[in-house]
Amino acid sequence: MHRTGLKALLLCLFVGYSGMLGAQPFSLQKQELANPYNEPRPVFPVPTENQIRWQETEFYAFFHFGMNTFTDVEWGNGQEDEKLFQPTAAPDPEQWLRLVKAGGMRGGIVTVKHHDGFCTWPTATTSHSVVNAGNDYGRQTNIPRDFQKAARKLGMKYGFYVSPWDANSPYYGTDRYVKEVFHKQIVELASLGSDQFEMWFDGAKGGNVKIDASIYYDMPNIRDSVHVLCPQLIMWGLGGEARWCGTESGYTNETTWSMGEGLSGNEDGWLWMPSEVDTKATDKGWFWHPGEVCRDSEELFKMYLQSVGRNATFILNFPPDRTGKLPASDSIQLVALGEKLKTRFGNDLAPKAKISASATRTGGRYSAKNLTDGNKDTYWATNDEETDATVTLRWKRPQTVRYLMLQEYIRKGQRVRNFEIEITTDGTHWTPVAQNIETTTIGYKRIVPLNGSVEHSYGEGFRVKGIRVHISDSRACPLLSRLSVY
Ligand code: FUL
Repeated sequence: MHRTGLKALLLCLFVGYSGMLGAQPFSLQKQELANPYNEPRPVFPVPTENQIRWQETEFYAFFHFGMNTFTDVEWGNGQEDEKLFQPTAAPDPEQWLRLVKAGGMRGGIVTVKHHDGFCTWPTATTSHSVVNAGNDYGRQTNIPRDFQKAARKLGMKYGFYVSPWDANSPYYGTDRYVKEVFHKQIVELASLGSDQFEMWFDGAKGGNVKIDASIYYDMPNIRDSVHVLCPQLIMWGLGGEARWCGTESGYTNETTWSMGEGLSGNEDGWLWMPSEVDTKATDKGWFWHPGEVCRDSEELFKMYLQSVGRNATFILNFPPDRTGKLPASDSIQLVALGEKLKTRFGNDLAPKAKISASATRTGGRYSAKNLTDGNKDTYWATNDEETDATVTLRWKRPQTVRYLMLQEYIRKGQRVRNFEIEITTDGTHWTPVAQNIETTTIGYKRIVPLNGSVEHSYGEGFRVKGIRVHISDSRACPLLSRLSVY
């Protein structure tokens, strides 16, 4: 029988049969995807779950420790005698991590191979490693192993910096380096623990060997191998899953999109490529140098505002010295920084306020109360066509306020292009604040010093009875998960 004929016959039989059973006559219905809560559609690109988790780490440390610690240079040439690696005591990553934890950091990344190729673990890939160090402390060093152990003990995240450029390997520039040295080193490190959060792949390259970094290191294959071993890990830089902000000075631009490249990113970027700000906490280099001192905690706090407060993560470098410990000058500033972060961001005044919004999305789930409920999975939203809306906080008694913190619900894309902040001292008249600051993007997190100054952000503050945020431009209806006032 002809196919459509057969279909018609079957349909007649079915309708007749259901009629006999007393069922309703068969009817065709329009099919629609169920969206009972009127959930907003995403605005692409959106982050992966790994990128979200990585972004939530916010603030973590960098530790540069290796051959350069003993040769007093920033870039070795790869010809250094392994015997020069001579710590005067057993290197103590637990001390490093304990101190940066006191400084408010949630993890750390340690250089285990810098550009000179010297490996601070007994790798099978080269003899240019701790195995041939100049003393027992050196020969017993195994930084990746001890760093991981300490991080787990302290409940911190950890990861490794492995330089793609290797000035020591005779194979550098050939396939053999990538397959037999670089890739194997990465697999050795990734095999140490599946809970690593970031691997750092620097783009720097000196020497005479010419390579095209965008293809030479075979990153797509390395990325796949690493993700099998460490499913949650973000491959930074050349790894292609998070970007360098474009400065090494502890700041990124006020306008920062998590798409595109460099300081500001680009709202039309087609890949989610969140920004990381890296800088040195000390006054000399990435590696330890005699006579160096740590910058003042107030300056480090300013960098925090200009990185975490501008939709980036912040990796702040502390160099362990030749004893394998962080010097006293670092620890003093770290403790002071930790205290500043606690006093300045420890007491959120927003949950104590009455909160209202000029517009709220239908669907029953998107109330402005979500902004202060402490739950990062709930958010305030407006209806699709509403990209202009205001959220207002009012307190019964005047409060002293200095910072406003906003977070978008980035799982559905970064949206906000522009907003303004106003305060009221009498509850009736509103005055704009922080007008010299580009209140443009929000992204994962934005912190605005209300006095408009990152230099002296913790000033007198403002005595206010209310504060309001007007979202005036957005790529689609804004979705905010948090509003805090300090
Ligand atoms: C740079 C490297 O060349 C520096 O030595 C340092 O490791 C820094 C974090 O990245 O590009």
